[in-house]
Amino acid sequence: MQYFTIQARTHREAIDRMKLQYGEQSKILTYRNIRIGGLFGFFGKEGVEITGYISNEEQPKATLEERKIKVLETAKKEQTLNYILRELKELKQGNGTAPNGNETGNHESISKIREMMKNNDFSSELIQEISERIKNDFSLFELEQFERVENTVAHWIAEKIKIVKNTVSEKKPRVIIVVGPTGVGKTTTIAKLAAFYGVENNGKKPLSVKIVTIDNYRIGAKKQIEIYGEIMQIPVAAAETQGDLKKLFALYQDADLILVDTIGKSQRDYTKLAEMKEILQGAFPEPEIHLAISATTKTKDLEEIFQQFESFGYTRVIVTKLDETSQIGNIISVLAKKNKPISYITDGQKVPQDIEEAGVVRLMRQLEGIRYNRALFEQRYSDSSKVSVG
Ligand SMILES: Nc1nc2c(ncn2[C@@H]2O[C@H](COP(=O)(O)OP(=O)(O)O)[C@@H](O)[C@H]2O)c(=O)[nH]1
Ligand SMILES: [Mg+2]
Repeated sequence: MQYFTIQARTHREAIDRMKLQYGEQSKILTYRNIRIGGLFGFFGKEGVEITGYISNEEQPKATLEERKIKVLETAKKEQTLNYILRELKELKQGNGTAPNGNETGNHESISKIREMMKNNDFSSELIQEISERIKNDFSLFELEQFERVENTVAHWIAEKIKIVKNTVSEKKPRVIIVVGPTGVGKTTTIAKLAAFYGVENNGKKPLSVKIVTIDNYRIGAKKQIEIYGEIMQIPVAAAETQGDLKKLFALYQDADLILVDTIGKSQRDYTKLAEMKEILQGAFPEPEIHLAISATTKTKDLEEIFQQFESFGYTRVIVTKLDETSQIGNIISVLAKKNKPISYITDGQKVPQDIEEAGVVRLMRQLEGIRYNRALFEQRYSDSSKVSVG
């Protein structure tokens, strides 16, 4: 009887290796957790050690077909093993690269994921985080199966996307204030939301919706929302002071939803921003403050915008203009870092149709060059994965 000992990172890997080196006849005798590498058993990586032997028991006679498959499988495994051995030998001889890797020392699968993430405009920070996670979680054998790596990475990215539940609460009226830089689509989004909730469609009973605008610094801006209001038969009121807002809130006690459009000045116009904050502060008991950002914004600008609007106390983000870009890695990266959930997305200029409640599946669809099991995804990231924020 021949005995052997195998050390590996995971139980799976140990068994794979055993079968590869000693064949289907090999059997496990003992199994224990160990630390691999390090000093005196400290600082090493977690691993397992198995001991085993090669059984002499007669195998039940396999059919010709089964034997053929086995031979082919073994040949394939041997090819892989030979390939790895060859690469390792080259590495030892000092001419360069890691097994199946490249000049950065990354496994080809990791390089492909990094490339995909770069193409989708993810931050280098997030790319690095995902690379490390792949290195830690996958064995060399698993890394060879790129589809599997891709699928898992898709889940990791999806987990970074936080979505917030949009519920018209028991406590009426729900107040939505949309803030954000000029031109991102705040006013258009307010009009879409007004229609989404306030206009009857598919037999869904319309809610009682009111629009309030404090966008009266720019000539014509008020007109824009008034026209929408007129078409949808939804009242639009203008407010200049906090007192105006409080009066309107008292007046609209029976409404289900109050939508507040805000002034469109540059995020660098600090005076105007401070003024607006002053007007809004305390005007409503429990407003939902949504920051609107355009999907086309560069990462650096996004960070500045988040900074400028931080003091408004926004707890949700509306992502606009998804139709204008396919790269949304920047948005995913920055929001993950800020830990802010998305409430709505808009993807076109058409009022009212180009808006929907945010969803992980919809946002993941925007990514390019990554394949994953769609059906499983849709099941997993349905509405139930949405979070509530206060
Ligand atoms: N492509 C695209 N354009 C949009 C979207 N939302 C708004 N816009 C356009 O962006 C421009 C500015 O919109 P507006 O609502 O006035 O922005 P505001 O300054 O933030 O109020 C208008 O031309 C809108 O039609 C969108 O989802 N996709
Ligand atoms: Mg506007």
